[in-house]
Amino acid sequence: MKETNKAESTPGWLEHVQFVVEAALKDSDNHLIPFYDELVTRLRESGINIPAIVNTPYVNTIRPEDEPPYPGDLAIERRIRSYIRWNAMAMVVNANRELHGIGGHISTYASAATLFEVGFNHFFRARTENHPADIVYFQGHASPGIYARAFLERRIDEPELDNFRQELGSGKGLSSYPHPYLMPAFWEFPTVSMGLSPLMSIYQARFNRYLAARGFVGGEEPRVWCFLGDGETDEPESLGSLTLASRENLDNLTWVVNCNLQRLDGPVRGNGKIIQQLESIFRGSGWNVIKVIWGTDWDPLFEADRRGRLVQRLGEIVDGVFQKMTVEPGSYARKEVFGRDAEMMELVNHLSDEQVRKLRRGGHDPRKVFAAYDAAIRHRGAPTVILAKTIKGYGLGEGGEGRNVTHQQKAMNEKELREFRSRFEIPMDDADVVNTPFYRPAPGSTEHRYLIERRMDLGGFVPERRVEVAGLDVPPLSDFSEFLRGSRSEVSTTMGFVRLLGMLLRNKQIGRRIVPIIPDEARTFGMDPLFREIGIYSPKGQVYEPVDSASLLYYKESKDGQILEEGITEAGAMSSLIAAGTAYATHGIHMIPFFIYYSMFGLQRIGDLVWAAADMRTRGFMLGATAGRTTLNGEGLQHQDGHSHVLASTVPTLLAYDPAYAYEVAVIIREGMRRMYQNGEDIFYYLTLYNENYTMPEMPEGVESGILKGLYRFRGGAEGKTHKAHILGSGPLLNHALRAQTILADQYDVSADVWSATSYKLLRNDALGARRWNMLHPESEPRVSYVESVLGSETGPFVAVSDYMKIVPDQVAPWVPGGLITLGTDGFGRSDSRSRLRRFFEVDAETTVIATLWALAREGRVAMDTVSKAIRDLDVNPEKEFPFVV
Ligand SMILES: Cc1ncc(C[n+]2csc(CCOP(=O)(O)OP(=O)(O)O)c2C)c(N)n1
Ligand SMILES: [Mg+2]
Repeated sequence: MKETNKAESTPGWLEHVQFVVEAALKDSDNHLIPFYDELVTRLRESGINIPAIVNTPYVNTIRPEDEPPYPGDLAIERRIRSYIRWNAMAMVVNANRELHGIGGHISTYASAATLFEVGFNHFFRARTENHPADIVYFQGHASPGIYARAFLERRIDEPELDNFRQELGSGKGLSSYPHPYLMPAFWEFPTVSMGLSPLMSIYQARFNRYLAARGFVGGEEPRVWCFLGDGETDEPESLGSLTLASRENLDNLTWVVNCNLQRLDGPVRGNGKIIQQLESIFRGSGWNVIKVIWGTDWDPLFEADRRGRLVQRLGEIVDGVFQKMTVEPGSYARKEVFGRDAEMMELVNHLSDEQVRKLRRGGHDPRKVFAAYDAAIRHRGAPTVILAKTIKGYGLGEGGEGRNVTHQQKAMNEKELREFRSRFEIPMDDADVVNTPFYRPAPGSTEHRYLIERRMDLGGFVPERRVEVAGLDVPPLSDFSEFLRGSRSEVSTTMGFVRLLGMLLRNKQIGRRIVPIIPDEARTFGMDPLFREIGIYSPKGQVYEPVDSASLLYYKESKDGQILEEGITEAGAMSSLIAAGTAYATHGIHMIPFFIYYSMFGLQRIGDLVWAAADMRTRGFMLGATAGRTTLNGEGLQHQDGHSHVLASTVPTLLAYDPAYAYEVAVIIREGMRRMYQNGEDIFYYLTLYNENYTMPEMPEGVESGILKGLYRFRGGAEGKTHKAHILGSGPLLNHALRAQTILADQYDVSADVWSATSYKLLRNDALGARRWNMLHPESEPRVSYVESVLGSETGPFVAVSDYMKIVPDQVAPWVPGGLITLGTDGFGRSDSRSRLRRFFEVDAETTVIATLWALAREGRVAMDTVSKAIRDLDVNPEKEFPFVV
């Protein structure tokens, strides 16, 4: 390789660089940031391939001279903000005085107050006839501040504040965090499981574009705001989908990261700088980054620092030191920041130590925050993140401000309260302060008028959850006759579902509202024909000729495509389901999402998002395909799902079904649409779908209601047998129950009725409800649960078999006469054929026969040696391996 002679080649061009730098400095008062991108572009155009610069100096992105004038009255807004600060603190302190240990957070809102309040006074729009509501995700544990503002707005009153975190006493309590399920007229977006709301906000912004592209909404776009903590960015979900937002040019999305440098236990990046680290991640991911680090107090210091030494020094100091500057006297900051030499000291010689300590951070300066928001909403082509530096526990005094323990602080002593009161000028005397009463300006006062006017200008109050949507007419069951008739050929429930989806997509009334959501598995489920039929949503359309363009079923992307092809992200797909399944509230439009995926990678992997979906009153369908630990046969331990129904049983508003036949799928989905979109019930559905092919029977007469309730008799046992038994089967193992029925009748003189158990979860909840009612109404006529009403008059024994863990059928055992013997797929999966797997897990027809005979033998109806004979005859090895683990 040719060596360049540095000594000879550098001086000429270095001089030019020096010239450029000096000119830039002169032009821009030390703030080189705007020049960076320009410089890089120019250099690249000249063929010099320098890498992207992902970090800029540790100063504000927006130069003081570029800041717009502040549109509000800073003094009034400060008073309003101070009152909110006080009330937010007081509600936590009071609640904990009332109920020790009830919890709540003071320090997070204390750091976020200005970030929120600039938004409330100048940006967040509510829904009016002219524009949609902005979508705002508030940092969850800052909720006291949001309640405190609603108190000043006179949307909530003292009894509610008094009952923060006491939801069950007076009926006027406030939920700990944003929970639409608990406060459905107030909170819109659950945020407190960290990392989920940043992720959801991206998919929400994207879904808003999808709705517009498909003609469901028009006019002004809502802005999606997401407020998150700097510690929260540690969650992989927070940053995991950044590039979707930039790829799809989501300039309708603004994130505000409250960089108070602390999380719960201590510093976020004590040994580094979280703002700089996040800047490089976001810039590298194509986001527009606006840093709001320093308040107005710093402007003259930067101005005086002609040689850029202050900027350089600030760039060197790590967050641990910045945090310490908050808790130490100003002499510490003077030494750390300016202590290098006389020239640096000169910058702050005119300031007292206390003034140096209080030099404000950008996130506490409404002018800087406003400038950032204003620039963010004007930015085109990419989402914006605002990295705002704040102090955790701002204003809480010695006990809390900047301390590592501040996150947990729930009480303030008298001195701290008095200081807080004085610092924020709350009109309250010393005697009152200790009781932390709530304070709000009277109606008609300057502050109240201002506050209300600002909100009315922006269309109303935020947050507010308003559901204004008319019910949909969903197709009658007769439209589904194709699925009720059964099939001549062998098909799977997955194929049945895909066909059903196709039919729904063609339906005039609801077809357009359906949102198929797939994380890169459409081909696995046989859904690829839909690509061509309804297209894959892509804001860029399709700028390339697809490799399969000659085929009938080519991979078609289009601007108004209907499918959300998410790529390999169940978390993203679930976020899309949430956005679509809450469009009835967010946009006043019913959308019907069908999210289909590998069942193993659903509730197990993204259970917390499913929980958030329930909290958010999501409506829609989750379809766990390739279900069943033995039905998905070759894939082994990591793929074979035998427990998603256990997990589904934990989600309160999720109706979980394990259907065996296509007509069951049809009945369940049609009823789901009726309940969710016609009746307006805030529930959602989980159906497991299998890939085993068999002929689908015709729907027997009168079983609809049993399918929906969770159990019906599918086929009665043979006549004229000596013994009676019952087998409950689910999913494809219903077929094994039927085979067992035949063996029992032919070889063992047993008439076994076979029942299809579509939902043990629903059966159990119904039974629990009846039992509870009876307990509390001991002298009334007892209620009879559904499962007791259908099984009560039958003589047992009862055996259940499914492709799920035994605990799934066991859910109803207490209400089954004589109890239930359950076969199921506990343990890790294995790769092998279905028949071997079913023998291994002991859920096949033969084991079902043995279980039934043993159950009869235990009741003394057949002899134990009949069971032994069956074990031999059916070639089951009693010493075989079995997958119990612990
Ligand atoms: C998924 C999840 N894990 C843990 C917590 C508990 N938690 C609540 S707040 C918090 C610290 C938050 O730090 P940060 O995001 O920096 O917010 P700040 O309060 O500093 O503004 C933690 C760990 C949670 N709410 N969610
Ligand atoms: Mg933090």
